[in-house]
Amino acid sequence: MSLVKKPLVEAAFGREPDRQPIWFLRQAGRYLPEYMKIRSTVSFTELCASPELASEVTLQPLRRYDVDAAIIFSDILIPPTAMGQELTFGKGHGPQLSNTVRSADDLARLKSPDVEKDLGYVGDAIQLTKKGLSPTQTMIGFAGAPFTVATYMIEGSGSKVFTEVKKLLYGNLDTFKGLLELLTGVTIDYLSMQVKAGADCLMLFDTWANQLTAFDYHQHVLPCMKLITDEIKSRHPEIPLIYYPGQGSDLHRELLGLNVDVIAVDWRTRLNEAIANLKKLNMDYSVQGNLDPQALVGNEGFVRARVRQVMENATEARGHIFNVGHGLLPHLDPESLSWVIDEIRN
Ligand code: 1CP
Repeated sequence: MSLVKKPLVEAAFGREPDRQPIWFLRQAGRYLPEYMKIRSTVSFTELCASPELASEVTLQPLRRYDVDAAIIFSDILIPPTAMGQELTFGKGHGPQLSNTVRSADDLARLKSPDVEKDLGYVGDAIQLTKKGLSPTQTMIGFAGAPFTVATYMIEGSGSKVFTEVKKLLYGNLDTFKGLLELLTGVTIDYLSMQVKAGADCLMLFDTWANQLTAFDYHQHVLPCMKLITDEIKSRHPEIPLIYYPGQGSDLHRELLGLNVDVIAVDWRTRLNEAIANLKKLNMDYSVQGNLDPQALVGNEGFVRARVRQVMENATEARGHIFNVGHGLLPHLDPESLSWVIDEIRN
């Protein structure tokens, strides 16, 4: 165990970091010309499946920016590919999964993956990436939370209204619960495999949690999240966990008992209010966020002012990891991230 302290890990656990930890959701990706260059030669799934290429694009933003973390380049929809669904990206479309899960028979046809064997390439990419990090930088592994992954497995693509998800939840609860249960086990094994490969921190993305009523979230999703976080914490107590409940500030009151260290806060919410609210609910979490990624289309003065606003709103946090409140978008000017980092560091 290294004695060098990682600022991100310190802030996540509510200890005093040596400097403000910063990273960006989707910091590897289409806004970087060097990513586009590699992406023009391979498909997205090929990129994820190649440890060398995935590691290379993971490290690209770290060569440009003085950030405190790398997040392994992959996608929350990679595990379903090891369960019998095929992942494709049509031109101009988001992700699409074949063999949608809409009945008990569909569920029965899914495979329980052997994550070491079927998804070991993600671990290999983590191992390679770690060699390119300094000791103070954090290697973040991640998975989609079961409900959010399930939405794609059921709908077969992204959705605005989640009709098929609601049909299953309200019309075939056993199958809905069976799918979440299967994904809960897969998520535990998958995250644990990433820690064994060298992840120093884990993030769970629950982007679409906000599409559920608070009641259904509490009844069906929270128990899975508790199982995952309790199990990961008992296996790997030294690894901080970050949970992103999408545009989920309304859900914060449902999170009591969740065994995580950090709540990632969406950009729509005032960070100081989210912090005060969590405290009022007796939830002792650090926070991550929450600059609007679209604020980066503004000029330098504007971007710097918005960064200061986030930093001021975070002063009462137990620990704060600076980030955007949702992923960086393809049209952003890479230079705008330098202003963000310079504003915080200087
Ligand atoms: O053409 C391309 O190059 C594909 C664009 C792309 C990228 C760069 C996709 C497709 N995924 C990714 C990488 C990715 N996805 C990472 C990599 C690490 C990093 O941050 O640098 C991560 C953490 C994700 C996670 C992810 N994928 C989420 C959760 C976070 C969020 O954005 O809310 C979700 C919902 C997905 C599904 C997905 N994959 C890709 C897209 C365009 C989407 C969203 C589709 C939709 O709107 O439903």
